Amino acid sequence: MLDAKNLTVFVTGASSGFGAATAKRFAQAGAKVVISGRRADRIEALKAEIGGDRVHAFTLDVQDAAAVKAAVDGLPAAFAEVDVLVNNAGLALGLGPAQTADLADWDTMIDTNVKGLVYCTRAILPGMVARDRGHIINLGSMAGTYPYPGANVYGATKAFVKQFSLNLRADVHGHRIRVTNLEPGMAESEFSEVRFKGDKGKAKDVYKGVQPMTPEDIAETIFFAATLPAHVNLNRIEMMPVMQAFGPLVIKRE
Ligand code: NDP
Ligand code: 8X3
Repeated sequence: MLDAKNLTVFVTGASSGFGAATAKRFAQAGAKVVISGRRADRIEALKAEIGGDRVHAFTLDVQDAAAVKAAVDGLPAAFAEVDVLVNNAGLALGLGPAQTADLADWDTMIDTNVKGLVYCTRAILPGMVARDRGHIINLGSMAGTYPYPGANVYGATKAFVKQFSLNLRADVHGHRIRVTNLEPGMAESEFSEVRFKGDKGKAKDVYKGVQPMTPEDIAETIFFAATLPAHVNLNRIEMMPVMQAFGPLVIKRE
């Protein structure tokens, strides 16, 4: 297993949910962590919680390609050699059918989940190639493989992430660089509150009577993938809570 103490881990969307839990998991194990998100107060609070000089924090909107590039180019020397990029920043907006969906929501999901993830990868990957070591861990989703009503563009962004991850593997072949697409199902974070635009009641209902996965479950899986011996690559990891499974295909009878 790799010793996390030797890793510098760059986590996008660290102000909440999976990203915050992942940053904490690596920091607890002695890694250096680079944390960012749009909400400055959250990022500052996480920085204070982690404490010490092994955390570097700043605000970053991954939709802004120039800001992503500047943030990566401007990393202090102690954090500049990123070993693990956790492309976690992302969101779902809305759960309505495609025919009534808000086009602006679709834009935001594409700009964040697809373009933001691509910008971060493109900014950090050349350094990994030059050092001949690194690991990109992308937050895909079960929604990138299995369709469900209302997932329309959200699921499609995660299908992009899955294929981009596999294609990255093809491109970095011959270098000691790993790429993993993590594809979780239901996990309780701020995800549903964001999806339902601040409607806490509706968000809570998603998890009513179910034991969903937690951000810590996801963080532990990311940590596992990242600390496996350097010659082992987990290409895709699908995970869901025990109380979530698959239903039959639907048939409309007339
Ligand atoms: P949260 O809403 O709790 O966290 C999402 C994080 O993404 C926040 O820190 C948010 O920070 C950040 N973010 C959103 N937009 C941007 C942006 N433009 N620039 C930078 N950061 C951004 O949700 P989760 O932790 O659940 O989600 C994390 C990832 O996991 C997402 O990609 C999501 O699609 C995926 N996922 C979630 C599942 C779930 O059931 N929860 C299951 C499968 C995948 P801020 O608002 O401060 O910018
Ligand atoms: C989030 C999981 O099943 O709500 O990616 O789409 S799901």
